[in-house]
Amino acid sequence: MAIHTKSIQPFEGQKPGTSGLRKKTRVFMQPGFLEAFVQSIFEATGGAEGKTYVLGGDGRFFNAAAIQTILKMAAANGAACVLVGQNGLLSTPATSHLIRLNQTDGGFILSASHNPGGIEEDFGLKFNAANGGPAPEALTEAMYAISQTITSYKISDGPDIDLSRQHEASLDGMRVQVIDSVADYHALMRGLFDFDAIRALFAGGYRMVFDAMHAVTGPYAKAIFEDDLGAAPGSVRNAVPLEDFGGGHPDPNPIWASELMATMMASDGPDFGAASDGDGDRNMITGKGVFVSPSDSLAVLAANATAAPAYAKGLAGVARSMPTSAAADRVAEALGIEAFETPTGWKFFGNLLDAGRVTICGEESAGTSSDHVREKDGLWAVLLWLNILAEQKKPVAQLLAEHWARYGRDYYSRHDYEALPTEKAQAVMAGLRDQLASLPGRSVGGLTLTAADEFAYHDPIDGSTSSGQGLRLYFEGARAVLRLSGTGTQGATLRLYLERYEPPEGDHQRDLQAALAPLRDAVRSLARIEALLGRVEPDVIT
Ligand code: G16
Repeated sequence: MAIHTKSIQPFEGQKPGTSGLRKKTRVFMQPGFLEAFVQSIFEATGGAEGKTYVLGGDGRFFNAAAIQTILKMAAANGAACVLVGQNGLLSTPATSHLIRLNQTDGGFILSASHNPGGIEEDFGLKFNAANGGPAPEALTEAMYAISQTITSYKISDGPDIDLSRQHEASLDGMRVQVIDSVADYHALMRGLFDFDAIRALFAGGYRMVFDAMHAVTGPYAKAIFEDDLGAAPGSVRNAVPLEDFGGGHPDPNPIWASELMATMMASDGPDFGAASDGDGDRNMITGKGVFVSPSDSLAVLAANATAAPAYAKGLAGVARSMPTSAAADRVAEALGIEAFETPTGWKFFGNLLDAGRVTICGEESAGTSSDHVREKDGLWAVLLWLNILAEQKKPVAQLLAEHWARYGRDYYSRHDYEALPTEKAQAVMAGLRDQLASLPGRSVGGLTLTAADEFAYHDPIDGSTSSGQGLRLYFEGARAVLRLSGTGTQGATLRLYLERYEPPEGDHQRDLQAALAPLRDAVRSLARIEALLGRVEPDVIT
């Protein structure tokens, strides 16, 4: 075996977005593209010499080949050891846990999350730091800067490692441990929740469906829900991870998990339904006849978390991303704990979690988690829901209705305009940005604006500032946010987040889109959506 230093030209566009580097798979497959980015990661983190890493992915097309390349590069760069998930599979939260459990120097996660997989679809790579969390902005900037001037990378010409079985191997002096993808994560979950109470729930005939969407959570969900907790065989659907996710879009929302929604809305539907995404960090929660929005899910989990042994002593605080609804803030206020509003991107929760200021975090984009890892965690959210339902013995719809009756309801929806020409999307943002100062006091479609700004986050722990994080329009009893997605791989995606508060005594059972229609129309007109984009209707409404 020998180590080679290969010359390379820098590639354009290796700037990580909201969550690592995401590109079309064919872009990642260009000779040297993956290698240039991985070498940039090693260099931005002070080199790989003597270091230990975790490595795995969601099993999408190119996962297996990319793992072999990263192993050979880690060996050539002097790493001491890499822990790889069997068959190259590791969910994002399991990777975060393994980094922390084994006190490694970081981990590589191969995934484009909820984006489809396949040679014509998407691929991605993100690096998580030693705390188990996504690389902070300063580090992703450093990776990008290096990627722009990189001239070579190092790689071993050793053989591929057999990932199909758990064993230990050696590659140019580097240890490679192929480990069980599920066991350590499963043990972590067992320590957080009251598994006996959940077992008793299923033993009493409680019916659950979990849609793994042919993505990474299948093996985890089978082991935890069916084999350990006793959910009926077949409760976990689409449990085998496939390179193309069965041709589906592994995004757990009512649009892409429509089969699960149909099951849950049927008159003889199960009691509880859930789904997770490509890499297992997102979740969707439903009950018989009811969908729980991610913002509401965060609030309900925060309000009832003490049902689980891990949170029995109460929460230190709650954090949500800025576009997420204020439902969790109301719970925090009632509990007398701190509430934080951070920019979109899980990396912004890391400092708050590390400092012990918050216990539970969540986002409108279907991510929720706690301080047990430094990533969002789909199965954790499902288990906390089950633990709460096992304690309260109520249908999901009743739990939700009681929550709204106590705190009020934040009607909430996100409208996405996808694959836009970048200049057009930027024109919408620029046009609205120019108006911000003149908006307070103005009335549009019967709604009065009380404030408007562009969100800038001042991290209370490290003092850093992240500006340009979305335009916020506050109306009396309502809010709209506009921002451009940082995870798309084609053109630009404009996200319009709509939120309207209905107090405890109000009507909480209105049609969601009808309740938000006046706000939607006001924002479309203010942002000149039709004039600038040439259309009014979004591509996806969640
Ligand atoms: C990532 C981030 C999340 C973010 C989401 C959507 O999730 O980790 O924090 O909310 O993208 O981001 P954007 O609105 O910029 O597209 P994931 O599950 O895709 O890794």
